[in-house]
Amino acid sequence: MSHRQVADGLLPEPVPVRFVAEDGTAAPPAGYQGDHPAGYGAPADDLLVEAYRHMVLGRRFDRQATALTKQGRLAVYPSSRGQEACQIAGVLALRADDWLFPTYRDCVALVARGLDPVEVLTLLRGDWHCGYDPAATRVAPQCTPLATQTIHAVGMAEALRRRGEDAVAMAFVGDGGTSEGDFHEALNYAAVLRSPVVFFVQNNKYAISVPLARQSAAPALAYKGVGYGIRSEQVDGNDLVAVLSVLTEAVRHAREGGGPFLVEAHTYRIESHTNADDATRYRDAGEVARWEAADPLARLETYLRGRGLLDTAGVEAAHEAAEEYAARVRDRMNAEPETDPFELFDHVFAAPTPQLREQRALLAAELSAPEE
Ligand SMILES: Cc1ncc(C[n+]2csc(CCOP(=O)(O)OP(=O)(O)O)c2C)c(N)n1
Ligand SMILES: [Mg+2]
Repeated sequence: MSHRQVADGLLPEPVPVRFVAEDGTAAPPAGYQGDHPAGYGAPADDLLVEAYRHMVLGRRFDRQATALTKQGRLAVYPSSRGQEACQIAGVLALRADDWLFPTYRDCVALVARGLDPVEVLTLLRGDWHCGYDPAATRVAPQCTPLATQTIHAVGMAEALRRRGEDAVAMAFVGDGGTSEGDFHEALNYAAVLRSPVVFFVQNNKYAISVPLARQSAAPALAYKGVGYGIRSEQVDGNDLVAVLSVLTEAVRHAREGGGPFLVEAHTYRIESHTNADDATRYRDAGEVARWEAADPLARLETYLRGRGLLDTAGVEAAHEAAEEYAARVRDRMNAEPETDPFELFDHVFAAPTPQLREQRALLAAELSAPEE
C-alpha cells in the first residue's frame, strides 16, 4: 500500500467542500442538488429552513450584544458576525445529549442550542461564573484560554464512551488556537484513544491582529489532523448546507466508533476581534467588503428561495421573531443586575484561606462604612 493510499482515508478534499455557490445557486453549477461527490449527504430541507431562522436570530442577537457593550451593559463582546453558518451548523449537527465545548467567540451557537441569552452573556458582563449550568445543558463554559477546551472535550468524550453513552463531544476552536500545544495534545490523545470527539476549527483568518499567513504554513488547517491519524475535512464555512452536511458526517463517524474527526471551516470575522479592538489598523476595507459579499445568511436565503423552500412571508416572520427576541434581551440586560459582592469569596476554596477571610472582612467594613 502506498503512502498516498494510507493517507487517503484521512485526507481532506483538495478544495473546501461546497454545496451552494456564493450567488446562492447549487454548486457545482451543473444543476446538482443531491449528495456531494465526496460522499457527504444533503441535509433535509426542513432542517435547512430551521437553520435559516436560527441564523437570522443569531445575527440579530449578535448586533444586540454589540450595542449592549456601547451602553456599558457588557464588559466585552466578541462578535460572531459572518460566522453564523458555522455556529448554527455546529449546534444542529449535535443531539441534546452531545457535549459542546465553545470559545468566547461562540455566543450565537449557545443561543441556537437554546440556552437563555442573558445567561450566555453573564460572563461577558463580568460575572465570576459562566451563567448557565454546564452539566444540565451539556455545554462547557465558554473558554477564553486558547485551545484548553479541546483537551477538556477529549476527556469528556472518553468519559462518555467509558460510561457506555453514545454521545459525542464537539470542541470549537479558532485558527489561532490550532497553534497551541493543547490543541496538538488533544488531537494526539483523541486519535490514540479513538475518542468520540469532533474538532471544529473556525478559520476566520485572524487571531486578533495576526493574519493566517503569519499563523501557519499548513496548506489548510485541516491537514493538521492527518499527521495524528485523524480523518479531516475542509469546508466552505459560509455555506450552511456544506458545513451542516460535513459536520453531520463527522458526528456520525465519531458516534459510531470511527474515532475523532477534524473539520476546518473557511470563514471570516467581519467585525473587530472584540469591541475593544480596532481592526482597521491591520486589515483593509476591501478585504472586509469581499467577505461581506460572501455573506452566509444572504447565500442561504437565496438558495432556499430558489428551491421554493422559503418565501417573503417566511423571511419576514424570521426577522420579526428575531426583533422580539432582541427586545427581550435588551430589556432584561438593562435591568440592574442583583449581585452579591461576597459571592466572590465563596467558591474559590472549600475552606477559605486566611488571606481571603481578611479580604472579605475588609470588603464588609468598606461596604458598611458611611459614605463620605
Ligand atoms: C493561551 C492563551 N494565549 C493568548 C490568549 C490571548 N488571546 C485571546 S483571543 C486570541 C486570538 C485567538 O484567535 P483564534 O484562535 O483565531 O480565535 P478567534 O478570536 O479568531 O475566534 C489571543 C491570542 C489567550 N486567550 N489564551
Ligand atoms: Mg481566528
